[in-house]
Amino acid sequence: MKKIAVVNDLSGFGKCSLSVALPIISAMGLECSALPTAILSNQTGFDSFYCKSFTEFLPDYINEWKKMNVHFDAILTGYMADAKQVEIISHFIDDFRTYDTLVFVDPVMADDGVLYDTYDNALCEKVKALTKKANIITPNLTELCILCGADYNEIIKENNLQKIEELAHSLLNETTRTVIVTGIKQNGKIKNLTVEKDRIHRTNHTLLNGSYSGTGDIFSSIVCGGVTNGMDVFDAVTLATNFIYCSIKSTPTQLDYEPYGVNFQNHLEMLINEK
Ligand code: PXL
Repeated sequence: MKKIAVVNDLSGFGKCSLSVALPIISAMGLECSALPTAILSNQTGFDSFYCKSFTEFLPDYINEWKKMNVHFDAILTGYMADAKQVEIISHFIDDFRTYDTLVFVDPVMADDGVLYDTYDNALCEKVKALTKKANIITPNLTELCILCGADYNEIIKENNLQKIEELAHSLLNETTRTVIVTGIKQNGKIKNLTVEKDRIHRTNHTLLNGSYSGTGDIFSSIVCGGVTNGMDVFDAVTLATNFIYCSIKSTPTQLDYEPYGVNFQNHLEMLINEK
């Protein structure tokens, strides 16, 4: 069975990070090996939360994996608790990557123009450096602006898809072959843009109300799982987008549900035969 190492936090509430990566990647017929970056009572979008960084335990944890001589078909990273930890994860990628390992970095930092509660500029700089090691990255529009040094408010004001495509294109290099910009809101639609050197793909769905926790993590889990299973990245993006659309549709629309995440559990069968 192919294996994906998922470097992400475990949040007790918020249906995000490892609590969605584990069921989703498993449903896709892949083994999901968790490398926890932090343990939280609930994700940081709630008014209050407890966060325990796992940084000091990571070297021993990774060392045991080295002794086991495991091979990962993919490494997927998400939420990072501090700058020191990103360096450890960067070395982890160097040590465990082989010629056939897909390195997939979701540069979790911010959304809707605002940094997440536990992120600062120093941490963002480290995340930015980490993206350079990735084959596929999945910034949302805010994160794209941070990675490119662009002004988010200007980009939102201009609302020009071609400009966004150009920014995404500027992040491509010999290693980073695919940049997927998620959650671009335009005229009542929500779009994902997948940019490669010679081709481009756009999804276009009706924008549903609400800004739910964990949809970015669901997206990266499905796209990483799909590509690891041999799907074309464009098809994996379409699958992830449809899955999230169905999950939001079956989640209550009250504001106080948003930090708890979407009812993705009702739709896991959509992923089971996608191999
Ligand atoms: O889904 C991104 C994410 C992951 N992990 C934690 C978060 C967030 C976004 O707020 O707080 C702990």
